[in-house]
Amino acid sequence: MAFTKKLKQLFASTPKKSNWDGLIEEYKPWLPVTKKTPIITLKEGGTPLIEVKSISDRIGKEVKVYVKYDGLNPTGSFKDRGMTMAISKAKEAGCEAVICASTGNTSASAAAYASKGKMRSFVVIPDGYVAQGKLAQALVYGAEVLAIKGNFDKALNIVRELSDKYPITLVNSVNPYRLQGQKTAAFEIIEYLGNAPDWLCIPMGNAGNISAYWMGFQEFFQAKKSKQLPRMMGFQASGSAPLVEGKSINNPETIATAIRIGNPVNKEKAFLAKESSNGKFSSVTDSEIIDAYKILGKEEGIFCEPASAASVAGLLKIKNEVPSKATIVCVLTGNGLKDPDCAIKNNDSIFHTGIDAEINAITKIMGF
Ligand code: AN7
Repeated sequence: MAFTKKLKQLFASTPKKSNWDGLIEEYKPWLPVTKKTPIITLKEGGTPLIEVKSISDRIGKEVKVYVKYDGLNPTGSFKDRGMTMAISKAKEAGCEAVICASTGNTSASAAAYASKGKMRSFVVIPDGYVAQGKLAQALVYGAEVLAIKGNFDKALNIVRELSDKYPITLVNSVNPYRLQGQKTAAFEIIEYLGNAPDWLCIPMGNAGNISAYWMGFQEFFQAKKSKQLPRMMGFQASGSAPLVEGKSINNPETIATAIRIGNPVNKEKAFLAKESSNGKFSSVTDSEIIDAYKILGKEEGIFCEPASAASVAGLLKIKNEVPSKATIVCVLTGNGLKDPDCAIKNNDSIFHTGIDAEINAITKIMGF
């Protein structure tokens, strides 16, 4: 009887709507939005925090390592957190077109959110240095793509000048709304762990994301939602490490094209985050990045792009400095599908090709 009653109640109730409405809806009181702000969302945020034992085991000391898998955002990177804010505020201001310079992910995200908000988007990218998946996205989402003979830093100078002179909104991380949206990742981490981690490990390019996380951690700490602040541990690729070397790099080079940036615009904010959190910036080589990339894929089933693996590579590199029983979060900023060329070139798997379409040929290879 009770069961039939329960069933009846179940059928009578309205179906539960999706339990995640995008980060602006979820964190409205913490964000500079009003009732008048049109919310342009693809339901970004709410990404999983996943424990990665294969990394904890390599460190020992009873540490617990998690990855914040932000590659599961709608366009496959953390940029969506900032873009929902930047595009919503641009729409609120009546803007009809947006522009960005990008190593790839910002362009994909800007293009998607601009289309969702019925705006034009222009993306300026370094010709030949944007991963295929990202370029494919920008094109499919309907951006006008301008590939220049120059690196990201040149592209950024150009778009800053254009947005000063013409009625077009700049959506790079110099746009303060971007960092506001991105800080929500820190909120999610605190809500999941019930506290801030001891360390946050994060890759750095323009250093917007580390600055945004630091802002988020501080806001929740001040609101007593966490008992501590993390040490902010930032990592760059060694061929592209202006924040580690303390000077701009004219010709940055790395396999992690997302963070191939020689003159980060948010450097002051990033240094402040490092100093106030007693953090540390270090660099990792491309081969250390690829080692971490392979471990995550093969031992954890987590596919991230090379730039993201820099956070895990960095943690492994300085594992002797990890205090025992520490809780550590590494940010995986982008999805591995973004860069299929890198994936196909850098794995230890066995790929047999040209096999006769016969059971016998296959069983022989399989060793049966
Ligand atoms: C996967 O898309 O700068 O330190 O133009 O795509 O906030 O710049 C991308 C940066 C890390 C670095 N991981 O973040 C762009 C761009 C991935 C990225 C970063 C980027 P910031």
